[in-house]
Amino acid sequence: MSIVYSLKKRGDKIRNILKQYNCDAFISLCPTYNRYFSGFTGSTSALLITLEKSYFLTDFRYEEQVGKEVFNFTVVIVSGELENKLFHLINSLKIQKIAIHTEKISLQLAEKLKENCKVELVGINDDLSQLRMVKEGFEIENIQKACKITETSVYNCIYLLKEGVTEREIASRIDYEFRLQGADGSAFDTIVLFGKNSSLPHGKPGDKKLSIGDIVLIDCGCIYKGYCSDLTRTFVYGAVPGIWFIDMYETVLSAQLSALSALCPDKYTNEIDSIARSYISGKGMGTYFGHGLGHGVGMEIHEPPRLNTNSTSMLKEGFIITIEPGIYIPDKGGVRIEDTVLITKNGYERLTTSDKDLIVLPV
Ligand SMILES: [Mn+2]
Repeated sequence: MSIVYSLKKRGDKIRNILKQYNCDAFISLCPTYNRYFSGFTGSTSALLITLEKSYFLTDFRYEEQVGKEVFNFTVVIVSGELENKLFHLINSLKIQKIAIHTEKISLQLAEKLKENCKVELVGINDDLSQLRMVKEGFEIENIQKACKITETSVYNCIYLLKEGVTEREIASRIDYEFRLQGADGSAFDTIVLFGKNSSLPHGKPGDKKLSIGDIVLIDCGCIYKGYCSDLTRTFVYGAVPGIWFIDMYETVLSAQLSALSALCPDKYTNEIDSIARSYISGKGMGTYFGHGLGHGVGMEIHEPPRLNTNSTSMLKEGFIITIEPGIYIPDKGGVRIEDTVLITKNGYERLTTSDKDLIVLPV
């Protein structure tokens, strides 16, 4: 029952935001926000939350599912266009000012709303992000479980890393393992890169075969009950490719550990980024760390807050973020080490807990 209670509280919170902006209603057709507020796990729905009532619109395909998932809403099963029914409701309730997430409503829908309903639209993106950034107990549990599944899956596949196996095969095995371990699926396309390919921060697994002395970079995560996890580990197969690699690995690991140790509420995200970045720069490899240090993780794999040189969010207890510095030397190879962590009252807790010392995988 605690999730139903949570959903009710979220309804109260969105109404407080509506009052702050003098809005009559919030509307959303975004599956993620619709799940966040209603509990509905399907793909097609519309929410209309007014100061007094909450309406949930979907079509016949989801009628039975809605009965099991959606409780605090007046459910409307629409035959025909969902949008038309939504316009009709907005007009009949005499709604004039509507709050939206501007990235989640198309320009086409926004124009139709103005034309058909003569309403004013107000973006409340930051307020919605604020709500979602602080994770509730059941959300933390789901992300923790997603992290567990991810680590079990990766480590169950490690024995498959043998000479001649391809990146594609290992990536498929990890995805398969996610489902076997109870996940809904992958949170993003699993990255498995061998050798020089590891210098591509978001490379795609292909037909490259594993050879002795190759770097093995694995970045993956799964979705469990609608919540994501994110993990990166870098191994070597059979032998270390050279002293340069050990330098690179130690630098990334030290940068990651120093950024982690600084995590606690009230720190700014750019401060944390600069701890890792200046460490890597101090070792002369700053130009090879071209991406941000991390990002929020929740119902989406990348969500606020961002951790980079320009981000100025303040960390709070209950945030779940990644810390993932990397060094990528073109045509040579790369290292990234990433954990998903929870910001706690006095510091942080790692939700991905597997070892980070350099592992030379047995031939
Ligand atoms: Mn990540």
